[in-house]
Amino acid sequence: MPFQLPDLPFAKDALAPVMSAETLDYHWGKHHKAYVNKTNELIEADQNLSGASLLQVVRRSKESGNYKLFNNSAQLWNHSFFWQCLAPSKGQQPDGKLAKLIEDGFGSAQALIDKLQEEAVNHFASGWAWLVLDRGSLRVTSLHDADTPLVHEGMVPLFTLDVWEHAYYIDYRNERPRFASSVLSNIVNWDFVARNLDGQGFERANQQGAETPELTA
Ligand code: MN3
Repeated sequence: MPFQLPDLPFAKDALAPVMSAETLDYHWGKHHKAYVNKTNELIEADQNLSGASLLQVVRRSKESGNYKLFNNSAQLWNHSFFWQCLAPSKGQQPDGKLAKLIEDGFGSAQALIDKLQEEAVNHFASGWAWLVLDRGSLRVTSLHDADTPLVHEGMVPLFTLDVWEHAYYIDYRNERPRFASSVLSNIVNWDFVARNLDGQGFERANQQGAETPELTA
């Protein structure tokens, strides 16, 4: 089976009004799906990637300079990770080990949210704001376009926020700051962020690739 569009981990209307079902129809149902389809199409042309996992496809396409495949497969992975970072608003807060790391690194959960907000708003053009684990400490940063922690040292992914315009234009028009603060204050899945402290965040948005049938002459 080729790479699939992963199911959303929540009902499509469960994040409203912070993120509407219509936004998810487009962002997940069309944009994310297009990255899945394009990745599968590009892999079919490359027998060397037969059976490779999504993580392997992202890393190998980067190494070999196949930027078309890198951009599409990295976006497939980034979005698969992003949806898991969100959860319906229930007043969730970081706790346990994560809360301790946040306190050590930023002073308070609100200070971390402010830092993520600043990173998301000031990131020029398309990209992603990230909370990563870097040698045992939390760090906020951002990456451009499809770029992803998968191909960077010292970036164990914990949380991400998509700041491409397609992420907010339906619900917030051009107002990225209002989108970012609304998401960060209400629908962060802190349980998922905390789980990723085990370093396995890469695997949580991974998929196994399909074996391409042997070509017979
Ligand atoms: Mn997106």
